[in-house]
Parts: sequence; structure tokens; C-alpha cells
Amino acid sequence: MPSYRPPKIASSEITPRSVYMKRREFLTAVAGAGVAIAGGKSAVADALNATKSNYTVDEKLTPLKDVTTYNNFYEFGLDKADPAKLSGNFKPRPWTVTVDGMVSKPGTFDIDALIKDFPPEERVYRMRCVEAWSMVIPWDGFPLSALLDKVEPLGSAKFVAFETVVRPEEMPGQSGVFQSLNWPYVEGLRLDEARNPLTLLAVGLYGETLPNANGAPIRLVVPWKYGFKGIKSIVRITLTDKQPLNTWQATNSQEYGFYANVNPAVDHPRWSQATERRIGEGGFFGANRHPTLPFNGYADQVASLYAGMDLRANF
Ligand SMILES: Nc1nc2c(c(=O)[nH]1)N[C@H]1C(S)=C(S)[C@@H](COP(=O)(O)O)O[C@H]1N2
Ligand SMILES: [Mo]
Repeated sequence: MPSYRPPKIASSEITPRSVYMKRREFLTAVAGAGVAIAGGKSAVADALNATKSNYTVDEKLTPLKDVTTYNNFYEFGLDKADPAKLSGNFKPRPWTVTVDGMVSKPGTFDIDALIKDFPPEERVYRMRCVEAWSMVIPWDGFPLSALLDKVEPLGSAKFVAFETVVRPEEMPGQSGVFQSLNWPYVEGLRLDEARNPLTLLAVGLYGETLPNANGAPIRLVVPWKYGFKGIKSIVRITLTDKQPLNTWQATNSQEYGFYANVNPAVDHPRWSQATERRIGEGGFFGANRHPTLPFNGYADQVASLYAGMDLRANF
């Protein structure tokens, strides 16, 4: 049974050996094969030497190759292979993130200054896409709450809205025949969800700078929600008192909502959400189906956020 280990032991003892070994394997692969993963040695890798977190799951990591070549990022096309293939011209640096709206100290922050301010830590999270596939990914990032504390939300702020960059000249899915969604891709969280310690702004994965296909240079990770909440390549974060409309709800409100908490008991109108296909697991037919867990296995950490809410209605 997959389990989530809450933070309680010394950080020097917590990252499982398999994770270290994976990182070593990965670094070896980079050195040996010259894998182009956004610049090799990076601020992220440096910071990770100093900071390990105790957020992890006792499950096999999804191989790096699957994490970085099987993606949803419609700005680069609809096929799972498109983002890795078609994001070569995307420039994730220099980059700034503007935080504005209902805050005392709005600002525009350089990505590398943020990484210096908030040294990334490793978080191994399950990721469950609403399409019923899943991965286990070692992210590197910092809690969204740290950035929110810096800008000091006003008492009137109730929600956080997020926006992806619009650059049709670098993102082929934002123009021409590949046009699919309305841009920019937008997402939102309730402020208490945004402040939950699990909610991460990822700037890397597998100990290296975030690849373009995974949302470089900074993307949201909300592990108890379906993957579409994890907005990529963020340029703007706005505190507001109104529930923001998110891209997938705006596109098809019959199938996608605002909350999008992982829930095996509420099927998608077109498929079951009871089980999931774990990407990267070979084996014979059916061997890679896993049961989907309420709140993706993070119920102990987040179920209380929804006390009194009808979880079936608020999909
Ligand atoms: N801007 C933007 N963010 C996005 C998406 C997208 O198309 N555009 N796809 C979402 C979906 S549906 C999923 S499942 C995750 C996939 O993240 P990954 O490719 O890093 O696994 O990103 C989410 N974030
Ligand atoms: Mo998804």
C-alpha cells in the first residue's frame, strides 16, 4: 500500500537510498550520454546539496525518460511526445514572476533570485492525471506559502490565480493549426489550499533544472489534485477575493471543475477514476494498474480543508 511519510525525522536521514541512487544514475547518464536537460549543473543542483526534505512516498520513481517525454503541455501540441520534441526554442531564462493583486508587497521577482531566496528541497510526489495515468516524480522546489508570506496577502484575499506565459513564437501550440485552448492557460487555488505545506512551486526534477516540457522555469505542483491544476511556466500569480476560472473548467465545465481533488469514487463522465495506469511500468497486461487513492494518498494532510463540502458535487 503506498504511504505518505509525514515530516518528523532529521532531514539528513530521510531521502531514501533509492532516491540517491536514482540521482546518481541520472547524473551519470547526463555525463555519459550528454543528455541535454536545460543546462546541466545548475542553481537547483547546488541548492539541493544543502537541502533535502522528508516529503516522500515509498514507491518506485517513474524513470526520468518517461517524466520528461510523456507530457501534457498543450502550448507545445496535443500529443504526449510534442512538448519534449517541440520546446527546443523555448527560453526559460531570463524570467520573472509577477505577484500582485490583494497583497501588501506586490513585486516582480527574477527566477534565480527566487531560487536563492527559497532554496529548493526535494519532494517525491505521486502525480495523477485526470486521464487516469500517473507517475511518481522527485520534484525540486519550494512551498508556495514561502512566496505568499513574502508578498503578505491582505485579509480580503481568498484565492490565488496563476497564469502561464504567452509566446506563440516559441510555443507552437499557441498559434496556427495546433491552436487548442484559449491562452494564457490559467489556474487557481483557494488561499488555504495554496498555503498547505504540500503545495509546491517546482523549479527542478531529478535534481536538475526543470526541463521545458515539464514547465520551465517554474510550475505548480498540487499532489492531491488532478494534474491539470499543476500550471506550467508561470509568469503571474494574483491574489483575489473571487474564485478564478481555470482553463479546463472554462473549456468543458461538464467534465472539469475548480477543485479537481483526486477522487476514485467520482468517475469522469467518459471513464472510471477508480484505477490508474502507472507510466513507465512494463510487465504484462494489467500489471501497471494501481488503485487510485482519495486525495491521491494525501488525505491525512488535506481532507480537513474540505470538511463539510460535498466532494461529489465539487469535482
Ligand atoms: N500551461 C500548461 N500547464 C499545464 C498543462 C498545459 O497544457 N499547459 N497540462 C496540465 C496537465 S493536464 C498535466 S497532467 C500536467 C502534466 O505535467 P507533466 O507533463 O510535467 O507530467 O501539467 C498540467 N499543466
Ligand atoms: Mo492531466
